[in-house]
Amino acid sequence: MSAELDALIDIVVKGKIKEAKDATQKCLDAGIDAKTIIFEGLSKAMAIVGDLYASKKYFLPQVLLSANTLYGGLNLCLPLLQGEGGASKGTVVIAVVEGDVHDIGKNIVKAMLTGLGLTVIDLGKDIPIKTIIDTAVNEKAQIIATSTLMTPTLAGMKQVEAELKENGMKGTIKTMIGGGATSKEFADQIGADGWSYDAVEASHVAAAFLGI
Ligand code: B12
Repeated sequence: MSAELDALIDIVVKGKIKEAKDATQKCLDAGIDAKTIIFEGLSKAMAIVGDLYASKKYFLPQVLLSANTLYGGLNLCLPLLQGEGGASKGTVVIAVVEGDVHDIGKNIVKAMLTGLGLTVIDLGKDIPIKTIIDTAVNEKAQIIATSTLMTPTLAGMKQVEAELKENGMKGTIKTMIGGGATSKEFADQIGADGWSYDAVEASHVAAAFLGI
């Protein structure tokens, strides 16, 4: 681990919002690539914040400040993951399901899928399931990717599967799910076509769906 990355982690954990961009630039200048900054730096910082919240040393305002600080670095790194463009290899509709506003992980997955050469239609966070399905059908998407970090909103992912079955689109549009509240077992249980623990693996799952 480098001193630059350690410094960035510390800044995100402490929520020093004005320092995040410069600290991220210092990491890039030191030759650390964007993927390493995201996965070994920013995500690690958020895991530390999560532990501090779970142990009641941090409360929501501090978590929010750290998340906003993280975005100072993430906004610099994400465009670097997104590749050169070229012909689209497929279309994905991505969203955080209704009731959930946690969007950091979804945004990283979006960048990885864009980097794979896919057209990613990002509906954002707290999105009704009907909007997700309608968009995927209208845009002729091959994949629906949904994210949630909360247990109560897992039901939305089950609803995606049910509505696709009802429309006769199950199988035609592949589904992949992720986020802290999900698991491989849950994905299998609801009949989702794919699941992954992180955004790198998410791009492998999507690539396998599309045969690329
Ligand atoms: C940051 C954070 C917040 C921020 C969110 C800011 C933002 N813009 O996202 C704020 C402060 C707003 C927040 C609010 C709340 N939070 Co919060 N939050 C967190 C925290 C600390 C970190 C989450 C995070 O960003 N992780 C970093 C990212 C990079 O990781 P990730 O999302 O898991 O994503 C990776 C993978 O999961 C995967 N992935 C993600 N999505 C997808 C999708 C697909 C398709 C695939 C394949 C893969 C994939 O790839 C990503 C990158 O590798 C977690 C604690 C934790 N340990 O997770 C709690 C946590 C998620 N929050 C929690 C709760 C309860 C809340 C609140 C309800 C609190 C409250 N009482 O109001 C509210 C939610 C309100 C709502 N309706 O949504 C709980 C959820 C518990 C549960 N299981 O239900 C957690 C687990 C904390 C806890 N231990 O209690 N929170």
